[in-house]
Amino acid sequence: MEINFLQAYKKMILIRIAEQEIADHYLQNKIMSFVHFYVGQEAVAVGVCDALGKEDKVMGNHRSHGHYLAKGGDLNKMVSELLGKENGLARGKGGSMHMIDKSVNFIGTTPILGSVVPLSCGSAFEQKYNKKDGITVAFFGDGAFEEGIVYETLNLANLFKLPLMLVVENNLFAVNSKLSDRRSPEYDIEKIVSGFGVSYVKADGNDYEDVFNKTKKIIETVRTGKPAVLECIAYRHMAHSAPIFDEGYREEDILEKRQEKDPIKKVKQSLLDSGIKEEELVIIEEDTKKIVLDSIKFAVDSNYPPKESLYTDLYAS
Ligand SMILES: Cc1ncc(C[n+]2csc(CCOP(=O)(O)OP(=O)(O)O)c2C)c(N)n1
Repeated sequence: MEINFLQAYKKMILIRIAEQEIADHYLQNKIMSFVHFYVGQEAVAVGVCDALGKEDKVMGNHRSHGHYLAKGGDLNKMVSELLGKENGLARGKGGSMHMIDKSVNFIGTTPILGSVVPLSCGSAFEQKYNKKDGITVAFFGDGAFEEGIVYETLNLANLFKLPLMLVVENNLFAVNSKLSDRRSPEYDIEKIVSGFGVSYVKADGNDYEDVFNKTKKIIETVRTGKPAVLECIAYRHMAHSAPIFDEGYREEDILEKRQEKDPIKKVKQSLLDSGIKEEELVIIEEDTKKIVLDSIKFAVDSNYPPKESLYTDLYAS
């Protein structure tokens, strides 16, 4: 699997434009349901998923639009789920934080912080137990990494030598609380992870190439049953949970820094350096915007789930 900047650019632009248009749609239609945008972190989802195979399974958290689209997901189904429509990923009953699409091995997202970690461990256990090809990858944040279940899972993952890769997207905040408000100065993620015998790699989450190359390398050993944590330092450009941009509490990731280190800008520069013309990239952006607007229209025109299905697909009734 070789690096392909054009393919990466197309995917990252799709995620970025989709979220920007969805954010506009929420604002214009006064949609008040929770939605956590991924803008700024695209290099992580695309860098990791581009290094995976179709047989590899991916799970996510409350901020997973990017993970799903990077794994090859269907935008029509995703937007429909966000708008609560019956042809959505969870038949319109889950919303933005509960996405699942087994057709692309995207096996679920869970918004309870840290809960995706033991679930992904179970998936990796099943893959190993049934001698299947493929690994399981779970995306979650720096805040979620502080949940106790993560440490129990690191222990089990290495005890059972599972093909599990945990991607910690460290965007410096959990809601508005910064790392130094939550962790002692001695807190050292590398030491914690290594202490369980799990491999640890750190990547620049603003840099697609770095994420792709490090993922590609580390998953070779993950496939042999050596679990790993990939920590990606990235910037979340938007508010924690709203279709708006917010400032005020930021320190390192101020607007100018976010613009300077924008992961899409970096991939775009690599393409221009390789001889691709700016106009070609503009056409890709325009085509992508059309695809996104069509998906939003598709979702708006779709039906809500029928009343009779109120009690189906539920764990409890
Ligand atoms: C167990 C639990 N506690 C609190 C919350 C509320 N909550 C939702 S997202 C979030 C912050 C998550 O931060 P992080 O894991 O770093 O991910 P990010 O939002 O930065 O991507 C919190 C506290 C929750 N969903 N689950």
